[in-house]
Amino acid sequence: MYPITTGNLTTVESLFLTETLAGLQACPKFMHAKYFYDERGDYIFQQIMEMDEYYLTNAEMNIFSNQAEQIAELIKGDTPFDLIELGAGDATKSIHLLRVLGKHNLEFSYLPIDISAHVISDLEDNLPKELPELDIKGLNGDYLHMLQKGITLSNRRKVVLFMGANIGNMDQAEVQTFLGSVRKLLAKGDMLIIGFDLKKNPKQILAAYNDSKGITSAFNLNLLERINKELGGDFELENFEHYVSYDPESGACKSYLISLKDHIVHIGAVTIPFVKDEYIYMEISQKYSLEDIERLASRSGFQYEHNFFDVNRYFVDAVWTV
Ligand code: AVI
Repeated sequence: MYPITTGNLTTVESLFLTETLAGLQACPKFMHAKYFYDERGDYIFQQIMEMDEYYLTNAEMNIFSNQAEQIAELIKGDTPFDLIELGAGDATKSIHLLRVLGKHNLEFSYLPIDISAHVISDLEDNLPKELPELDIKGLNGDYLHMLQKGITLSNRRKVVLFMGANIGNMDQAEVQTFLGSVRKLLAKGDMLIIGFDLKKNPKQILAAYNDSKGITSAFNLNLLERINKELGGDFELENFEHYVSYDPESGACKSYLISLKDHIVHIGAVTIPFVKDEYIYMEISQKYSLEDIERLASRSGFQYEHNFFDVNRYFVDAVWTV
């Protein structure tokens, strides 16, 4: 998706501005986690995934590196298919599956979707070096628009991959709407493979989002820096502190930035007052029980097929069919 220029701001930038101002003028204040991922945000998130405390990446890697054969067995069927990955990133986990599918000479195309254009061009450049037989066509844009586009590219059956616990960054209402939309785009015989982080010891979850080196704090504060750079803001980062809560009952892990004093921030000509101890709600990373996941599948019109767990049962990749 290429940004269209309107006046001084591109449509992408003007949406960033509108949504940021709406969030900061709301009561209580909030921000959109999708804006974490500028170049520096991508870099910090890479560091998060390498942290000892952030168990999610290793857990899902454990599933894909050890059980790709079993996942492929469920996918393979008798007919050719398109494997569409939402938020493919660098495909370090899905490559295990792609390798196994290729080894079995299955007829399929890989359609990675990502919001970042450079992620897609890197995948199109690099994956064929490792998997020369792979038929790959990257789609750059948001999940649902590109899924819709990907689906119309052929009349083969579809297997959709949505990994990394990205679903956890949607609140309950968004999850239902999103899964409902995915379901509507799919047809009988299609499949969705979706990664959920499971409810577990609250201390372990808190440590993953409140690490000792302050990397997650830097990840959150980077959004203020991005607003300063791109939208003419004057946030002073030392006026805010990262705070994380986890509620074992609901499974909601939420991150906030807390204002440490009464002060005023400007974004262009707009004034945003903060009082001491006021919070900005930054992100939800929802954790699920197996019952929660099954309920979600049936409410959105999918049928449970199989659950793949990592060795510690921290994480599940659920296979649902239509
Ligand atoms: C991308 N997403 C699944 C991460 C998560 O675990 O919610 C984002 C993240 N935020 C802080 N640490 C990681």
